[in-house]
Amino acid sequence: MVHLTGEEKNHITSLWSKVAVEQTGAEALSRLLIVYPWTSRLFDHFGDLSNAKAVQSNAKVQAHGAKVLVSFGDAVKHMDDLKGTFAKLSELHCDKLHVDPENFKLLGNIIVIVLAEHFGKDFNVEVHSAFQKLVSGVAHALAHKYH
Ligand code: HEG
Repeated sequence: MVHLTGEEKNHITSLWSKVAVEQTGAEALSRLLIVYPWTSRLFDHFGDLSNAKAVQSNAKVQAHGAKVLVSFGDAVKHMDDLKGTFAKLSELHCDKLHVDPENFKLLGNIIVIVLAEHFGKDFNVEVHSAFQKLVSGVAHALAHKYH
């Protein structure tokens, strides 16, 4: 469980309003597949993911990354109910997609890295720590229905 203070919530909503969600999602998913190549097994129906260039130019990766981060945006709207917000997706990732929940943590950390690069100095220590809490909360919520 994560508890976000009012100030942390403000940092998150304020930064999120400036995030290019689809582009950031595409970038984050590409990096996941490049840095942790075994995760590409889950996307073997996406075509060529055999090297960094192939991953970065794969339209399906970009579209799916965009979809994932748009969905992550629901966390920003429902910071007090992450478990409820992601309950259905947690079931889907467990029962149908068979995604190892460890991957939610890996992706969360990559999202933080991509945001830090995009925002530079604006991604200061307070903003960083608020976001780190949010991505942990989302990873926890997505793992919640696993059995
Ligand atoms: Mg998942 C599908 C959200 C992390 C693997 N993911 C989806 C879908 C959403 C979503 C909204 C579409 C669901 C549908 O079709 O109804 N995913 C989502 C979020 C996060 C996440 C919010 C974390 C922030 N997903 C994630 C990770 C992996 C993964 C880390 C694996 C490394 N997702 C995955 C796969 C699919 C989805 C394999 C199906 C893709 C497809 O075949 O189109």
